[in-house]
Amino acid sequence: MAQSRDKSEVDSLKPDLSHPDLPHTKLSHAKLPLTDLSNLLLAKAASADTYLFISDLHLCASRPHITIAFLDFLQTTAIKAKALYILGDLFEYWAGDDDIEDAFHQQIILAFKTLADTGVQLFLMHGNRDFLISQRFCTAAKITLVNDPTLVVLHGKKALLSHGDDLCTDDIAYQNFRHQVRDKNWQKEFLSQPLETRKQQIEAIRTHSEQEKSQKSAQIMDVNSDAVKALLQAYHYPELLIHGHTHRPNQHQIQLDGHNITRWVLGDWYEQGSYLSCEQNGCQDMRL
Ligand SMILES: [Mn+2]
Repeated sequence: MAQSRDKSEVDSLKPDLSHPDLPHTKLSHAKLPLTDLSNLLLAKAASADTYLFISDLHLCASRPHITIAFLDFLQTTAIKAKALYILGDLFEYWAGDDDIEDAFHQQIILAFKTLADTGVQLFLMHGNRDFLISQRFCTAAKITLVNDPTLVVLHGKKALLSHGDDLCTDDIAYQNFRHQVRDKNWQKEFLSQPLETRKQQIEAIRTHSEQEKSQKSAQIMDVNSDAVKALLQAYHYPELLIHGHTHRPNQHQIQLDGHNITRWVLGDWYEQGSYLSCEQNGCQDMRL
């Protein structure tokens, strides 16, 4: 496995904040104005070949410490990357793209747009909470929406990306729900209602699903290994499978039909931020 960058290398990527013309702020606690592109460009490394993966941030206005951690992550870590992939559940929930006017959402959109303007490629996959994110949000945030699953090539290695909820096939009740809400006609009908009505309905669904989850076993809510194998076979044995959703960050080695595959599970951002960083010599899970 890859080693994380040694400290001196990491330090060399950071701007020299001791320069008298720069703010005397430690970068790890930087509070650079999000709108100030020149400040962000100072923080950007010359050669970026790192791909970053995050999921399950569950951003919402009522958990400001995670929002702050996330904005800081964008400004200090993601800015050095070639690309940032958000593999679903960026938001606690998304009631429709007409909610982009919301001040909290505007803050996140501006942060993405500013990062994209520095040259970092941004990709977003739907999760089970924000599958109604659509083109209006993506255009404003300068993010490219990608399908679940999506196959990418990272430094010559094939990596299959997914949110992960589709792999939890033991949870029949959830899969039925997923089938219903991913239906285009259901979504059209839902989105035809006023924004406030939609938000109330989502709140009701969330309360119900939290009650249900507390009664489900941990095993039912994890991925099903046969579903994982079937997906890997269908995509011709990629070297990596990266997904989130289960909130069980880990690295699993899979032997399948003579192939060695690594399944990376991303962590959630409820208590602490984390991300997967993939460089030329491998991937490494990182905590903030
Ligand atoms: Mn999820």
